[in-house]
Amino acid sequence: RNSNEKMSRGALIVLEGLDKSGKTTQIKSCLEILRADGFDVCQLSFPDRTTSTGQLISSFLREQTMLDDRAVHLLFSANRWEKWKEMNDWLSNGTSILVDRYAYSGVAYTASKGYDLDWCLGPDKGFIAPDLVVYLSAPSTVLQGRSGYGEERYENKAFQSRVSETFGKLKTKKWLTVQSDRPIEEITHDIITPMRNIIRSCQSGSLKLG
Ligand code: T5A
Ligand code: NA
Repeated sequence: RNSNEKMSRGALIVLEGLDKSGKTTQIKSCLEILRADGFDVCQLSFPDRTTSTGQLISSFLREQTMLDDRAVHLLFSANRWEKWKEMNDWLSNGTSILVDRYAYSGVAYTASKGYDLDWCLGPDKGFIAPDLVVYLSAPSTVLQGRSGYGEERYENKAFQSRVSETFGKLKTKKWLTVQSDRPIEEITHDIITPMRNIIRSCQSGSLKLG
């Protein structure tokens, strides 16, 4: 194939943020809007708790199992690699994906326990690069008040503040930081246009699959 030939493909859009920052809520409303627009979009979330690695992770998060921090880090990464082929096929076939957490969470949570950032980045090297990362930013004191907070490991203010700092080190040119201690509809309003734009760019073939 001629290397100058434009390839239409789906866009990979990632939502990141602290626990209870509203990622799932925004993905649900954005998915509805984008589908009503006529875009071909699907959704994924990490960890995917349905697979065998996901069940180990879920049990660890619910504090039912103890696992070595590094072993858990590798499990989270393996849980993403399990989805690599499916994601690659969707994107190549023109389907865009909205993803709830990605390798940024993997790195931010483990590095915040004191592990070396480069070591944390290692297992996800070569994974598909997102076209857009929407980072939902809110003070951990606000998120603490949201329903369900504190039910799983990591959901405490001191650790979440460290995670927030570590996320700050991972920002790339593709990041869009959105204040998320605001009404749900306002956040959706701010992120839907960048999402539409990136999907259109990928469809027109002006962006290569990373
Ligand atoms: N993790 C994850 C790692 O350590 N390594 C990794 O590689 C990965 C992928 C589980 C944990 O695993 C860690 C990070 C996490 O600690 P998870 O299963 O994705 O990750 O769990 P959470 O991300 O914590 O999911 P949550 O359900 O906690 O948060 P969401 O999806 O961000 O929030 P959402 O949309 O469910 O909303 C939470 C609550 O707030 C309300 C909602 O109605 C809901 O009640 N809400 C708002 N309230 C007021 N204003 C708004 N704007 C609101 N938006 C939502
Ligand atoms: Na959580």
